[in-house]
Amino acid sequence: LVTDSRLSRGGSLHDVREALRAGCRIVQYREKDRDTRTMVEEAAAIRDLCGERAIFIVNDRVDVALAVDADGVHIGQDDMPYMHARRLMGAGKIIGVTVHDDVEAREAERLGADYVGLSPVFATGTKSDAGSPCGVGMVRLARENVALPIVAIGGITKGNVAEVIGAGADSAAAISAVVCAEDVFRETSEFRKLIRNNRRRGE
Ligand code: 3NM
Repeated sequence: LVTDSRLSRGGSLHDVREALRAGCRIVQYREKDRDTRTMVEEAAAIRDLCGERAIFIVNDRVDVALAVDADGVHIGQDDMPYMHARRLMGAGKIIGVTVHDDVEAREAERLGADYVGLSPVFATGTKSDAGSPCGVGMVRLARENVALPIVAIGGITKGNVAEVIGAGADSAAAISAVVCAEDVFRETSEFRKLIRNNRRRGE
């Protein structure tokens, strides 16, 4: 689950609670228009909800991730460079890097990233500057090129997640398909089933 309070119907804490109850195991806190104090407070609350049940990652903000002792941070190509993020976060924390193709994926792996977020796989209205979709073919190509876990993001729905996982992604991250749903618990459960049933390699 990736949070988005602008799209959420019941609020991010509600979304996280419901997703965790449905078995979601990785939560990313992603907020674009929040002041830092609010971000730290919300991130701390979500970290507590995740506890030992789920990995908790903060999008973009190394300072917020450190402040709440999150499990890791996710950085895009225009965010803090990987080496700086690693130095600040320390060796024990997770760093995920957004990549758009196999070349960026290989570079992220070379640098030492823990996973790559391949994006946007499909067209999305959630991120205005997401760029052109790379398609399922790029998931396959990235899979052939890196051993790192690949998280597919961008326009992921219940209608296409099976194909994406079948192409070699280890997991998928969805914002609108989950947080805009009437029932986040049910939606997450259905996504999980589709992901489990279409994995190439074991969980
Ligand atoms: N990053 P939805 S696309 C957070 O391309 C994010 O880097 C993207 O939202 C990228 O599941 C995206 O609603 C939004 O399409 C994904």
